[in-house]
This record gives sequence, structure tokens and C-alpha cells, in this order.
Amino acid sequence: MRFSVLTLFPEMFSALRVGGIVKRCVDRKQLSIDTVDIRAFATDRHRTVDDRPYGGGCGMVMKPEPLVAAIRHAKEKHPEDRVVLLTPQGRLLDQGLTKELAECSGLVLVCGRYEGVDQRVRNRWIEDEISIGDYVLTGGELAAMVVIDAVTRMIPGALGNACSAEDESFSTGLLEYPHYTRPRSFEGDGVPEILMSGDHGRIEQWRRRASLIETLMKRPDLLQTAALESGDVTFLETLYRELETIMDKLR
Ligand code: 4FV
Repeated sequence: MRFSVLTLFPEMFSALRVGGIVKRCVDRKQLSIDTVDIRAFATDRHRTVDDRPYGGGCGMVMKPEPLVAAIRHAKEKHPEDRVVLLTPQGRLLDQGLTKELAECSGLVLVCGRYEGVDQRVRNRWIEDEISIGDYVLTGGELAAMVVIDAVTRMIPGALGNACSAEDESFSTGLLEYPHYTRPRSFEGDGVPEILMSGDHGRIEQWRRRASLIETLMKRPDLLQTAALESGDVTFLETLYRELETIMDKLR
């Protein structure tokens, strides 16, 4: 997987190389992250990359010339790579979109700054727009890092041999089950006995039910789209009836 990141702050991406799964994938050549400094493509004496908006208004806009020159530079080397602008107007990043991006040979991630980029760049050069959430950042860099981190996890083998990105939050469409590790007792709190039983069938069922409860309590909206199995619905119905009984007593 190849990431070419077009940014005014290439040094920000050194954060991805300090450690963790992304660094490991880079070291194993499963992944490359090349930063391209957009300002290096500005041709005027002051190397200007932004200017005042036509029609007035506050803030500045990223100029088309240096940005398009930087995109051309990235596409020259890998014409098949998808050019993605990080912007609040983009498709909302979720696990499904992350999976889709991980199937690309490479991504050219364009990080905007100021109020945004000149519309003519979006019309002619941007192939996809992605948002990491409905809020406004000072720049696209952090959003680009989120995309790099989430997509890296989908690279086969990135998570280490035993684990795959298949059996986790959102890939099941449900929230993750609770995790426990040693010590067996921590400040008076223990660990559910079932997890020490060695009975993987019952442990699997316990985890599935814990995921359903977590999702019902915290993100019931996800239950609409989750790939539920028959046992799940029966379990949720039992839960529902128990809650009903409790509610009746409370009313
Ligand atoms: C953003 C987001 C985001 C908008 C103007 C950069 C900023 C500034 N990117 N998801 N939310 N971008 O707020 O991706 O240029």
C-alpha cells in the first residue's frame, strides 16, 4: 500500500513513524508513506501557496498552481493512485470505506489548509473526498493520518499473524466485547469467570452477547445494519423482555 501525502507540514507525519503498527508495516515494506511539500511547487519569490478569496470574506484559499503541480508530481510516478481530498464535505470515513480504500494500490492524500482549496482543483483533479467527521479542523493532516492508520490495519498481516481486521469492531457491525488481561484481580475488581474456563464455544457466545449489549446500550443505530445471526435476535428479544419486566416494576 502506498500513501503520497501532499501537505504544507510534511514533518507532522513523522508521528506515524515513531512506533506501532504503521511503523512496523513501513519497516516491513508492506507500506510506504511519502510526504510531498506543496510549498516546494510554488514558483514565486515568496513561494506563495494561498491567496485572498474572490468575492471577499475572511480567511485565505489554497492556490491552484502549486497544488496541481504537486498532484501532477505524485500522479506522474503512480497514475493509478486515487487522489483524495480530506474535507468536511467528503464521504464520512467508516470501516466499510476503510476496507474500500485498502483495496487501492495507492492513495494521494491532499491536505487542505486555510478555508480550503480552489474549487477548480476539486473539479479537475480530486477523485474522491473523505471526511473523518462533522467538525472543522485547522488542516487536513490529522484526517490524513487517521485514514493512513485505519487503512494500514486492513493490510493483510498488518495486525500480526493471529489477528485479522475481520473479527473486530464495526467489521461485525457491532461494538467490540469487553477485554480483560492480567492481573486476575485489580483493586478489588475481578475478571468474568467464563474467560478463564477454556471453553472457547461458551467464551465466543459470551463475547457475542457482550457485543450485542454494548451495541444496544451505546449505538443501537448500528443494530439496524449489523449482520445479526438468528441467535442474536433471540438473545436481544430475551433482553428486551427482561427490560420490559423491569420497566413494568418501575412504572
Ligand atoms: C476535515 C474533516 C477538515 C477544513 C478546512 C481543513 C479542514 C481546512 N478534513 N475531515 N473534518 N478539514 O475539517 O477531513 O482546510
